[in-house]
Amino acid sequence: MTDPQARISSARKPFHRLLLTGAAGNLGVQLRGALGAWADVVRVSDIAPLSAAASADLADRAAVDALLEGVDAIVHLGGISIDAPFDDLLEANIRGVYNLYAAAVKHGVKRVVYASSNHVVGFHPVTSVVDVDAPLRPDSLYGVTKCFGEALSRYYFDRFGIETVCLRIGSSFDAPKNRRMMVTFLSFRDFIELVRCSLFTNRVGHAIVYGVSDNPTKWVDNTKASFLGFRPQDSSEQFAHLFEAVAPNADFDDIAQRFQGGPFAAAAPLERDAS
Ligand code: NAI
Ligand code: 15L
Repeated sequence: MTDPQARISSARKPFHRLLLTGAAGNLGVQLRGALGAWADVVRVSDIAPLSAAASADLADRAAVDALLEGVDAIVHLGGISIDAPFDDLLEANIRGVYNLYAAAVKHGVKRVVYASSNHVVGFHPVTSVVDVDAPLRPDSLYGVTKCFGEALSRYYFDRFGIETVCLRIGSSFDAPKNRRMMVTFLSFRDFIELVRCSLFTNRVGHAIVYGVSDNPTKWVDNTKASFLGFRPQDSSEQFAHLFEAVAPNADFDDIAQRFQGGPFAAAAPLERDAS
């Protein structure tokens, strides 16, 4: 199979062929350059138009199967990244991740880096600190689909030996957009480093790690994932001036303030699901 966006160089790199799903998205765009330094060939894919990328709907089993041909490892960012009607989440995030692992077995893929989310534990209160063994408390149907991905990847490790690092990403944008993201912020540089650690650490088995920068306040504890060697370099502190003028919200009944998932925890059922 030809790789439309293949980056090929004469010097052999640590990976021969890496697959990046969700390559047209916010984080995919950030990661593409870095992956090129680590693999002879980077196969990029998305359902959205992306110049010269392999266009594939993750819900299409045959398309996903073709995408994995000859791949050593996968960085799986593709899918719906916010809360959405169940039928949409079912296709992109549940059927999609199943298709990926089913094809991974067939094609002998060794490792997956899976973009999970802080929303698998979003109903833990902001007064607690959760570690990687904390009970799942998803705050939305979106969060539930990420729990499915984590459980599925656990099964595929125990049954078939495919290693996965589940990245419980906080809020990865160029800057925090609100006060909550001062706590959940993950800089793009730290995100790329987290993916690098997840791809290059020897023997990860099935691992879970929180994706947050070295922010002044933390709701998560990565001590049990320290074997990955992830040491964030950035902090949301540099953005503190953006929110200083805003007084704390004193409404203790406000769900979006009480729980780590913020607005996801407070969202009303989406229109199509409510009927
Ligand atoms: P994004 O929404 O910008 O990118 C997701 C990409 O997946 C999009 O380009 C979209 O076209 C593609 N996609 C959606 N449905 C698809 C389908 N059926 N088949 C193929 N491709 C499909 O999201 P972003 O910010 O880049 O996040 C990447 C991943 O990380 C997502 O899985 C998201 O859930 C996860 N994540 C991101 C966080 C963040 O703060 N950026 C926080 C927590 C998790
Ligand atoms: C996520 O899981 C979303 O993909 C992202 O868009 C943000 O909303 C982030 O969580 C967050 O919690 O801020």
